[in-house]
Amino acid sequence: MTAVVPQVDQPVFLDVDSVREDFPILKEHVHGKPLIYFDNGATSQKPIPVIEAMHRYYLQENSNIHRGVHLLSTQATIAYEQARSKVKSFINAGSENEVVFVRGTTEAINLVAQTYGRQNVKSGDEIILTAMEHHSNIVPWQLLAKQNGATIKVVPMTDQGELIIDEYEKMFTPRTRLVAVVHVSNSLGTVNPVHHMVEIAHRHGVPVLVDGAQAVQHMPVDMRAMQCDFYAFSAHKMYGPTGVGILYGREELLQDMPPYQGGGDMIRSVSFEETTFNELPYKFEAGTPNISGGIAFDATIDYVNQIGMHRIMAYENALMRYATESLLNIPGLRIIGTAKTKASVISFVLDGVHPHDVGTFLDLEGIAIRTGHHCTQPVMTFFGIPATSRVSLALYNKKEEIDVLVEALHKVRKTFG
Ligand code: C6P
Repeated sequence: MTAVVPQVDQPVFLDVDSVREDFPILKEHVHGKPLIYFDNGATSQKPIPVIEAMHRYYLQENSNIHRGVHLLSTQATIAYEQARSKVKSFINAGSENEVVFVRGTTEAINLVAQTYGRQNVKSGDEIILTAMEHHSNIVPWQLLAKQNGATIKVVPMTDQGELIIDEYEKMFTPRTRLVAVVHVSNSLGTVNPVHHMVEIAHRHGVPVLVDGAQAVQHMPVDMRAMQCDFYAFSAHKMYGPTGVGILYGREELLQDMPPYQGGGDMIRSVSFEETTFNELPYKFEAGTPNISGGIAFDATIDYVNQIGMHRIMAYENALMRYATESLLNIPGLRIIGTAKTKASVISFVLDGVHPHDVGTFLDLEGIAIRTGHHCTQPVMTFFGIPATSRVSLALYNKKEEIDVLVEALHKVRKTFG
């Protein structure tokens, strides 16, 4: 990925006030104060078209898919498969066969570990992860490594929170079977050079899984340009419903992988002696899926496309610069994660104040942030801290909200300092 941070003077035409009208929850009050929602990395808010799509489905269209000959079932099947097509275009995958519906990023990574991983990673083999992975991109590989006797290697990072690519290049051996890397770090905000990392891995004949949970909502992603082998993301962090995620997989790899879970819809024929499996992508989709969620994800992609991902990216990056500069004016505040290329996440510690106290104080001011290790304990260990306070931005946040945050943080310092 080339640098995604635009120049400060790059014009950004995003009518944020009109965007905010699409998100009714932003009019709520918390502890008597107007809600300022800065916990978008955990989950984003949902716009009216997405809420309405779910509502409409249950009011008018509810039916199981891929099973019925009756009209409602046929309509629901068409709507669900249309969502798959929408996802395919959104990430520029080669075909719908490469788009597998799952519950979220976590399930997508576990699916790859327990299918591709079990089949291809054997005793003595190596898996490369990085120092800034979310637990969802560590634990599934550890489980696999324990099952199969494989070893995990970790790409180190600098104090700025940037991966050391020279070290990464040196890690490949004839036993390397897979690289798994986060596209955008959820606790540091670093945008990793995944295109380049894929290129290096492929030179060694090694496939790459990219965890896109914190990327797809902030920048355009293009599977054919990135050339990764697997890409995982969740709908709920990009203004869509919870319980829906996507595993993109290169078709040749998915074809050869065994199924993940067994059950209805993933089979072609079953007898007590033998089962044959359905074609792609249904082979990996056992049981009734989150139909309303899938259909609402279609509406989500329409919503994001209508605003335009380039515009969202430019707007958020300008806001991110403003927030970074404003926060750095607070005495005793240190930003954790100062990579040159970042997206939408600002983690910080405040001298002498525990992050949980920061979070609780801000909550009373109506400001929602996340505090803790953000499911990246190795990152906290690396920086020698137990936790950070994290502000994670979305397209509906605005400068005035940053100003309220800064004012509240000055109050935190006075209260605890
Ligand atoms: N990070 C956060 O507050 P799920 O829960 O499956 O939708 O996503 C898991 C996940 C995987 N990778 C990255 C980089 C992530 O950020 C997340 C979710 C949330 O940062 C909850 S811990």
